[in-house]
This record gives sequence, C-alpha cells and structure tokens, in this order.
Amino acid sequence: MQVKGLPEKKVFEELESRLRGDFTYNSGRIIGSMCTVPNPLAKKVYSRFLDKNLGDPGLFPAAVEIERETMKMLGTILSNPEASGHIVTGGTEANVLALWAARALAKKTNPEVVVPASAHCSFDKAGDLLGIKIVKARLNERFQVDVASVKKALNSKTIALVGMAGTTALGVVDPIDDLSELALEKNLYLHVDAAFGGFVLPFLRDLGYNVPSFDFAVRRVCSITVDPHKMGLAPIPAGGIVFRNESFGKAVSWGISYLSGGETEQTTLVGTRSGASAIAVWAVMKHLGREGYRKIVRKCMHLTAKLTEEIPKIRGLSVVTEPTMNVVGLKSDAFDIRRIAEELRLRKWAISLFPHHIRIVLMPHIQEKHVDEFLQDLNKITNKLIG
Ligand code: 0PR
Repeated sequence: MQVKGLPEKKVFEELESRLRGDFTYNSGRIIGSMCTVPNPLAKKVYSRFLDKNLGDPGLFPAAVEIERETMKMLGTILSNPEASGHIVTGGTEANVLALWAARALAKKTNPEVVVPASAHCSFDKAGDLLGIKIVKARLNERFQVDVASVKKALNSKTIALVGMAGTTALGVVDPIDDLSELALEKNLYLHVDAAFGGFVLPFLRDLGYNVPSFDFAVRRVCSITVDPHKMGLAPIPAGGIVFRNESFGKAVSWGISYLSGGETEQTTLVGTRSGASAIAVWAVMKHLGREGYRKIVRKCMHLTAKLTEEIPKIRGLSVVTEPTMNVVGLKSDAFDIRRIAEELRLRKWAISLFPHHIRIVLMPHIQEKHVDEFLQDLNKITNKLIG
C-alpha cells in the first residue's frame, strides 16, 4: 500500500478504468449467469444501510425485526407465513446451514445425505465441511431425481434428503411430493434447494403455469434455500435459508453472552453479517410486490419460449428438455458442444458450459434484441462449422 492516500476522484477514476474490462449485464452478453442487475431501489437502500450488523442484535434490534419480516415474506411466497430463517451470503451458505441443522437434529454418527446427481456443488462443500457423506441419486429421462434410486441409497446412517426446485444445469424441478412421502416414511429431514426457482415458481403459478408442488405446502419440507440475489433482483450477497419454523434453525443455535444485548442466540454460521443485504431484500420485495415479480417472470418466460422455439430451426441444434423456468439447455447431435461454446465466447457471449450442453439463462436484463443477436450468431457459427 502506498504511504500517501489518493483523493476520492483519483480512486474512482482508476476503478472506473480498471473495471471497464468486466462484462456488464446491460450489454445483454451475460446470457448464462443466474445473477442480474439489482433493482435500483434495492441498490440505494443497500448502500444507505451498510453499517447495520445483524450479528449484534442488541445494537440493531430494528434491523433484526426487518430480517424477521423479510423471512415471513419469503415464507409467504413459499406457502408458509410462519417461516423463519436468515438472509445469508448465498445459496452455498444456505445449503450448508440446512445440512448443519439436519445433522444436529438427527444426532447420528457418520451421517449421510442423499442428493440428486443434479445437485449444486455446494452440497459437496457442505458434506466436506460437516463430515457428512453426500450420496448421489440417479436422474430419470426428464433430468429429475429418480425416487427409486433415492430409496436404494438409504441406509441407517441417512439423515436427510435433498430435492431441487430449479437445477443449476437445466432449471428442472424434482418430484418433491414423492421425496416428502419417502422422508415421512423414514423419518428424514427434507431440504429443497430453490435457490433459483424460489423466485420463479411462485409467480409462474400466479401466471397460470402448471407448477409442481415444491414448497412448504408439501408436508415434510423442513427448509428451503431461496436466493434473492438470483431472480429476486437483490444486490449480492443475498441468499435465503428458510425453515418451516423456528425450531429447525434453533438446532444450531450458539449462545453469545458478551454482546450489547446480553444473552444473544446466533443461528447462523457467520457472526458479523450484513444488515444491508436483508434490508435491501425487504425493500425490493415491498417495492415490486407479487405483481412486479410476475411481470418480470412473464417477460423472462416469453424470451425463453422464443429461444426454445427458434433453436431447433438451426441446423444441428436442439434443446435438452422443455424448460420449466427461464433456463434453456442448448445441445447438438451434429457438433461438439465445446466447439459451439468456444465460438460463442469468441463472439463475446458469456455462456455456461456443462458436459453435454450450453446453459442459457434468460435473466431480467436480457432483452428480445439480445436473443435475436444470439440466434443470429448461432446461425453463423453452425454455418461456419458445416463449412
Ligand atoms: N443452489 C443452486 C440450485 C444453484 O444454482 C446455486 C448457484 C447455488 C445453490 C449456490 O448459490 P451461490 O452461488 O449463491 O452460493 N447457482 C449459480 C451457478 O452455479 C451461481 C452463479 C450465479 C454462478 C451467477 C455464476 C454467475 O454468474 O451457476
């Protein structure tokens, strides 16, 4: 670090120029990511309340109350206004907290958790951290977890099942009802990872789409991950761990006695944590309301339908599966998908590449003209590869 400080203007100048090299959402080129431009009000609110620390409730009881209300709002879109939980750094931390609670409640040695083969890598991280063996169940032909395979994976050490409501690769929803039946029968914890889908499925349902049950309306669902910093339009970091009721989160409560509020109970991994994140989620949910999110999801689904319709018209290309939400899998039986990804990246499209497909996510920052340009480039690329 230099000895003499730089004036504000100089710091900004250098940062503006250095960060110009990054992709921007508004360019429409970020077409494979699950994040987007935060809502303008959420951004303002976030920067205004940066000093709020939810890790010291005695200092910030009002901010704690806002977080509590935020969790009720999240619970309400997930069919359970009695829900409780926390705004955390993201889906990874939320999934770690869910498995932490499940482990504490089960009190078994050498615990195992059965997750779908499609589960996000955060479950592997959680398993490694918590000393839980993560067992992967097979998928069926529609890329949902095969419940028979889950059943087969169970043994006396199993403590929990995980279902996905919007897989990372394809946005697929698992048969949560069937997982719930199984979990009830075997007395297991059931966690649903709706990190992406949690801010899509409730509004798709409102719009009249046929949405499978995935939330707290399903009997055995104990907790849900839902990330405001994905389709919730909140600033990063904002993940959500929502428990059916307080008792689940309390399974991992830690008593802290020396803070300003006296005896304090912490039910999060992190101590000092951002109040601004939780307050910004509260603000964007209040501001947009169900109607606002519905509108956003409707536009994303319109573009998803367009892309899904147009892709098969391009020689050699098709979609992996009919999308449930605004995630499209692009595959090819004629070309090596890695070649297509490479050509797209050369043309400055930021796409995600999975082993057998390219993932396109039609986030709120994507406009119709971006989809048109993308399709034109796909046409050019396939023509070039055909030679
Ligand atoms: N659960 C699911 C279903 C996810 O898809 C993700 C991440 C997580 C949990 C973990 O969430 P955090 O990354 O918030 O901890 N899904 C995105 C993905 O892996 C994360 C992401 C988002 C990556 C934007 C890149 C990006 O530009 O694709």
